[in-house]
Parts: sequence; structure tokens; C-alpha cells
Amino acid sequence: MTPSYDDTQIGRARVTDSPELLAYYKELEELDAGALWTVANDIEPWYPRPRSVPAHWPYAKLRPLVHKALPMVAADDAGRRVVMLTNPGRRELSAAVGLLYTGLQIMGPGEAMTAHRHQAAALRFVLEGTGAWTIVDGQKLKVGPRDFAITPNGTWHEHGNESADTPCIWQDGLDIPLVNALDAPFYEVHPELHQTPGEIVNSSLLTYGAHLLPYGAERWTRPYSPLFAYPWEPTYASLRNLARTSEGSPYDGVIMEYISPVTGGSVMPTMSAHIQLLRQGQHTKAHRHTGSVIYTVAKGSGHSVIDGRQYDWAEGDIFCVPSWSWHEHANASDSYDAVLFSFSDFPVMRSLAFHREEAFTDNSGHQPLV
Ligand code: 1HN
Repeated sequence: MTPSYDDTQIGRARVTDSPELLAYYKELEELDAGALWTVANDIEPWYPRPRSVPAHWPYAKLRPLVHKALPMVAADDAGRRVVMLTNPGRRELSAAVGLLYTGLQIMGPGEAMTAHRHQAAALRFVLEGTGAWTIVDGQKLKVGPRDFAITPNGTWHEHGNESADTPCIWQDGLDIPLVNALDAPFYEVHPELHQTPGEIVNSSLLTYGAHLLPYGAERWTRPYSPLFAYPWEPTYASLRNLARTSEGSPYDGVIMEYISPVTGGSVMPTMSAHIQLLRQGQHTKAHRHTGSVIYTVAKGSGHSVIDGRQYDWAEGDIFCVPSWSWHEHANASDSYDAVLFSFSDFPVMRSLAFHREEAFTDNSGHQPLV
């Protein structure tokens, strides 16, 4: 059956205003009540109509402005020194797309911040600098360019940069707008301001990164991955090897999910992260799905077509795909692969049974440009 999007048909609200009805609506309003049929078609649209719009933040333009904040505000005075990326349709929520937040955090040489924890979950994708560290629930992680790390909800965290001379910039991704939409935020400053880190750096990688799980009573039972850091080198090697042996997805190229080694599922209950490789000259077909995605160009250059508009991207650029928006990706190079890091609210969509996906079938799978 071809769906009909005609709001005048039977089964849709189609009441015509009259002076009596308008007076009636006023009476209801005075009691903080209302007639459902005046809003029914808006609150139950035929398909997702996100307020978020596709957006693209070029790193070449953002980077100088991120650096500009470094001498102007002390990191600990600011809480965190972050330039956030706000979707034009979601400014009031500080969301980059849907109910996801993202920003670029810069830390100066030798800088260190105090510890806090909150209900919101966070993830990091490092863009530049080699001195960044973070302590997550007493575990020190050192992260470099293109490394991925998580700060699950409720974990104590503090960060710094141990480089003597180079700032570092990483991208933060948080589910803050989701937590706030659900009226569930909590925030705490560490009673001693700092944690005492264990001696082993990237301890979770030693324990959980060798395809072994503690057995019996020691088994990890928290709802997030026990692995806190996912270094770039093995990630890229794994992706490249899969590209050698597998065709990949027509819509995403060769794509892999960062997983919890305990569940094989997403790293955290609210956010998932993926890494995808577009082969030399590859141009994927378009599809759309529920769920919002924020992409970061880890490597290479190319473009994505989102709802019929082309966005050209280069390394470090960030762009977003709102829920149910058509999207396809293209690698501009005939000699090098391109790699996109992304994070999304897919775990929320799946656990609430909201996941839907559709292929673009016209025009050999490619959207006409508008
Ligand atoms: C936060 O705690 C961090 O700890 C970064 O680095 C960005 C954005 C909103 C709320 C909390 C951090 C954040 C944040």
C-alpha cells in the first residue's frame, strides 16, 4: 500500500474552526487543557519531521576559533573549555542534532582540570595533539589523534594535557539533550577535586583488549563497556582488513561498530560509535533511518549528500544527519581511502523499538541535488 500523506482524509484531524469552537478552545486554555484535534496532525506526523537540519562544521574554520579560547579562559574556570556545535534548529537545547550534543575541547600544554561526574554519558574522539589524558573512575587513559574513548554515565572524570608545548583538541559527544529531555540530569563535583589514578595507564585495554573476560565473580556487570579506550592503530588495521575481505554495505561502505567486549553491543546504553571506510572513489547509495548521527572526518576528503544537498568535507570536519534524512557518502580520492568516525543514538532507537530503515531506490540509489 502506498502511504497517503493527505491530512484531510478520514482518520486524520480535519475539524474546521467556528466561532463556537474558538470560544471553546479559550475556555479549555483557561483550565490548562486543550482539544487534541487542534494539534493531532502536528504531534503525530506521518513520518519523522526533525527540527534539526543537516549541518556541516568545517574544521579549517572552527580550529582558529577553538584556539582563540585558549588564552582567554582558564579551563577550570570554564568547567571545560569547549566550543559547542549547535544545530540551527536545536539551539535552545544546545544540541548538534536530535538529542545529541557535540563540541570541540581544547587543552593547553601542562593543563589539568578537576574531576566531576554526571548523569550524561560522554565520548571523545581526538583530533590533534599527543599529550591528552583523562582519568575515568580512577583509570588513567592516554589518547592521541583518532583515538576513541568513553566516559560512561556516572563515572568520575578529569582531563589534562601533558605535552610541554602543544595544545590538544578532542571532540566531546554527550547525550545531554536526551538526559535533559527526560528530566534526569545530575551533576557532582569530586569531593577531593581529583582522583588518585592507578599506576597502569590504559588498564582497561590490558584487561579487556586481549579477547579475554574475567570469569566468575569478577565478570563485568555494568551497563557500559569495560573497555574505556579504543586506539586508532588497531581500529584502522581492523577496518582495512575487513575492506580486503568484505564488500561492505552499499550505504555505509566498510563499517564497524566500537563494541563492549562483554555484550558485543554498543559501548554505552545511549550512544553508539562507528568507524567506516570509503574505498578509493567509492560513492555509496542513499538510505535513511531513524536515529541521529554526528560524523567526524577521521581521514581523507569527500562529500556527503544529505536531503539532496551536497556537503564537501575534509579531515577534522564534523557534520550531522538528522533522523530520517536521506544520506550518501563519497570519497573524493581515487588513491586514498576516506574514514568517517560517527556516533549516534541508535542504542536508544533500538531499545525502544523505534528503529526503521529505508533505501533510496530511484535514480540508481542516488539523490538528485536540490
Ligand atoms: C563535560 O563534562 C565535558 O568532562 C565536556 O570534558 C563537555 C558538555 C556538557 C556537559 C558536560 C568533560 C561537556 C561536559
